Amino acid sequence: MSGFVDEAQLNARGGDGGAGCVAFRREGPVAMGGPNGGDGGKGGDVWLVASRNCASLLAFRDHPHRRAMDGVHGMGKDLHGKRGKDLEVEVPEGTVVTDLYTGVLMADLARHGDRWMAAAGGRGGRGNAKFLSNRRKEPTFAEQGEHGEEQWLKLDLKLMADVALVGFPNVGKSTLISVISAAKPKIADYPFTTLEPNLGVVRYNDAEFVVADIPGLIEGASEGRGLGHQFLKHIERARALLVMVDLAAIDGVDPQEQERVLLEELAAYRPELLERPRLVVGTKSDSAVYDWDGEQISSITNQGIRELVGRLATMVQRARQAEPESEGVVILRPHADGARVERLGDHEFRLVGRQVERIVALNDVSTPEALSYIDHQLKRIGVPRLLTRAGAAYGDTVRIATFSFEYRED
Ligand SMILES: Nc1nc2c(ncn2[C@@H]2O[C@H](COP(=O)(O)OP(=O)(O)OP(=O)(O)O)[C@@H](O)[C@H]2O)c(=O)[nH]1
Ligand SMILES: [Mg+2]
Repeated sequence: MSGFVDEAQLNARGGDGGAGCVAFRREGPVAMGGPNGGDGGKGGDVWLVASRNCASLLAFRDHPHRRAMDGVHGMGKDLHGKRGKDLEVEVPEGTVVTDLYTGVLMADLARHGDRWMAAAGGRGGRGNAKFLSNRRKEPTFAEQGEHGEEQWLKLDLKLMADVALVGFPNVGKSTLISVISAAKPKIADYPFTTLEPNLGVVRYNDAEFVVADIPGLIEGASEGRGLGHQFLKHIERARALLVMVDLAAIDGVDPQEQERVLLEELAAYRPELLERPRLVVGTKSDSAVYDWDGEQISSITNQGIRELVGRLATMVQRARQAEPESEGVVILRPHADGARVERLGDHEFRLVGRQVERIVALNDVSTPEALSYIDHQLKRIGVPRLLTRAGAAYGDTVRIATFSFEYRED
């Protein structure tokens, strides 16, 4: 595994609600009994769920659409339609979700198990049995199901590695990851060979952990020098750090000084990075020119590599265990439910909004009964006042979805 897709687009759609049913009880051969049309089932919701078994956003690259199941229509004899099944979409830990169009942050799915509802299923329509009232003994209409919500989202993966390799350019970070995992990064004898992070999965006995090889860090990185912040943001979420110092550095910065600069840059970026569990190793022990009494490795002769991997595995395991259980998250989504009036022409207006659109979503709006129901509901939520405020006069045309009516005093 080398390289990773760190952003993708997602179109999430909740299932449509099932339609309500118009039906009447049969009482004898002629007489029609009371209404017994059942409600439609709710459409399924689309959930995003962070999973440690999912490693990249690759799955969304060519197939960005995810849709939950529709609710089933209601039937006679008060049979309600079944609810549409929810859809759970796995994303990697560390996925940040924003609205594709507004850039508004929607959710931050940092840890395994974090979940967020990306698109709600539509409500099921009410069957005619629900519209029975003293004034309305034989309701001949039912509601249609509501459409499922649709959202275009942007997913960004903040690298979620167990261990981040931290070191000056050219210390041998990419060489190390190529030796301990199947990653095949570019390796070369000049600084800034690595421009984008590479992930590698390291296996040790039964354990697995993810190591991130990232671009080299230089003095001043915390102020944006070199690859600066781009680099530092990638180590933010790593559970542990492997600080690598070059024992063969030809440009004359001794290993103790390298370690000091690296820690200083980490602290300048985020002081809490110094509280992360970390190991420090000297690299290129096969051609060391400096004294170093700490751990040493060589990716050429393999000296110290196996011991290093074992120590990293232990460190990662401890860090994982110390993690608090996920609180399940997650951030509010602004919900615009209120009605809005748009002016279409001198004497023409449109009402927009889920609530008003829902009121006219009946399967048959042509009966006097349905009309009086609509009229009543629109009044109840204050639509006449909204229209007056927007400058509508009696006699003007008002549209709601595909329905249009004349604005009248009664
Ligand atoms: N002698 C010796 N050379 C090594 C060792 N590890 C890496 N090198 C060499 O050091 C040079 C740099 O190695 P890279 O792995 O590309 O270094 P890096 O830290 O990834 O560098 P950047 O990506 O530029 O930050 C290459 O020429 C490697 O062959 C080692 O253990 N011993
Ligand atoms: Mg490299």
